[in-house]
Amino acid sequence: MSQSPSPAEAVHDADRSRQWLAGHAHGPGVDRDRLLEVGAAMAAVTAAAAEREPVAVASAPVGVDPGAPIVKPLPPELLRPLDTNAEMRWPSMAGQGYVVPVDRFFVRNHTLTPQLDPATWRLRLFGDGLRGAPTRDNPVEFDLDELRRLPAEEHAALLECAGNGRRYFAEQQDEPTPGVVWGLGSVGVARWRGVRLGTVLRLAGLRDDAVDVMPEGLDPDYVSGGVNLGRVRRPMPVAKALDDVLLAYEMNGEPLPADHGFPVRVVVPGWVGISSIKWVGAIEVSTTALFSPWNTQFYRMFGPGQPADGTVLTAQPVRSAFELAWDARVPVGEEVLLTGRSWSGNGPIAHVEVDSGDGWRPADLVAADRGGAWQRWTARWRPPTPGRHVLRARATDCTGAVQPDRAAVNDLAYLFDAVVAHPVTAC
Ligand SMILES: Nc1nc2c(c(=O)[nH]1)N[C@H]1C(S)=C(S)[C@@H](COP(=O)(O)O)O[C@H]1N2
Ligand SMILES: [Mo]
Repeated sequence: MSQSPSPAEAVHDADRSRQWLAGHAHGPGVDRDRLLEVGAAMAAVTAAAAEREPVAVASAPVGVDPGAPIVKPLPPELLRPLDTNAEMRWPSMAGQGYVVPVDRFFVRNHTLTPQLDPATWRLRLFGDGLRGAPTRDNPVEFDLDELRRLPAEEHAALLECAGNGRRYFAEQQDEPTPGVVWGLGSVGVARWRGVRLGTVLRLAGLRDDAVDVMPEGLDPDYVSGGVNLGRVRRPMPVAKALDDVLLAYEMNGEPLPADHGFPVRVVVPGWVGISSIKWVGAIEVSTTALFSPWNTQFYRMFGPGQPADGTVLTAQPVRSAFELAWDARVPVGEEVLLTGRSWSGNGPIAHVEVDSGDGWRPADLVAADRGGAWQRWTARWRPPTPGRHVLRARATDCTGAVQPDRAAVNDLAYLFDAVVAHPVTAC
């Protein structure tokens, strides 16, 4: 992908939240007063409903089979189901290559996986940011074959939920949280193949004065706290859309699986997972700022030390995981090869340290991953005594950001980045 700098999500979000608060909101189904009401209701329930609606299905969009929560099998050794979602089991990555195979790639569904017909599927672009200002009812359309005929690119990109690691707020910091109780398994790297969003925007007649682009999914409307928030959607600035965003129709060399957005999803490298809209149907292109609950109400930092309207949810932080079962048994006195991976939303990992109870020492980085979306590493360890031991991994990224001992509290429990204490038993 192009090396030109793309705007930080933080900067975009800061701009947009200022505009939103100033009443400059615009966007289908988004009304500032409504959002403020919703926001107040949310605060009243301590945001508990934010990501925890059991199966929050209002109604399936017309012509869309309501489908199943998750279509692919969920073998317990590969995936752990969590409501409408499933997280990857880290031990299943031991001995795997760079990418996460589809059979164990995490699934984050606000409602469920819709089953879409690729023959009738269309990408529909509309809005005053396109020449001729096509409307939602009379959009510029592309079918799947048309997209496939456009120049294709393939990139390994990391996708991660902003709530990854959330369970450790409670387990390690004694801070109970709302939301999907992910361990560290809502992350994965895949090879995504598709056409650049920029290519399609230009073909659709992108105007120079376009500002924001908002893809929306064809999955059912999301209902939270009794309020129908409409289709899952989240805006990004045109500069990001033209930089490194893909409309992907293949994952790891196969057609995109149903649960990961078939027939086409957006892949927004470096930004929180919610930006990478699955089952994309429409894309609005606007000369004014666009808003959705997914950039005003969710995916913001609320809580102690934050202003009432929250603050920007910045790039994903630094995180590390062992490819090892929780409470794994290890042979006392014998050498064990510990393996794991580290990653950061700021860029490549610079170094990783491991502590098995006697201080931090450097892990060996897998050379092939240098500069990549995540970094595999290994560390040798001989469990000295029988009984319980605690393993820790701590990564530092290329900006010098390092995992802290404690993650910052926030109401919606995003961005848990602290070192995770991983228990094992030697016997
Ligand atoms: N249409 C749609 N797109 C979506 C979502 C969704 O529920 N609906 N979930 C988002 C979230 S929160 C994440 S973390 C990623 C997860 O992608 P995956 O399920 O392919 O792992 O998809 C994003 N795109
Ligand atoms: Mo997410």
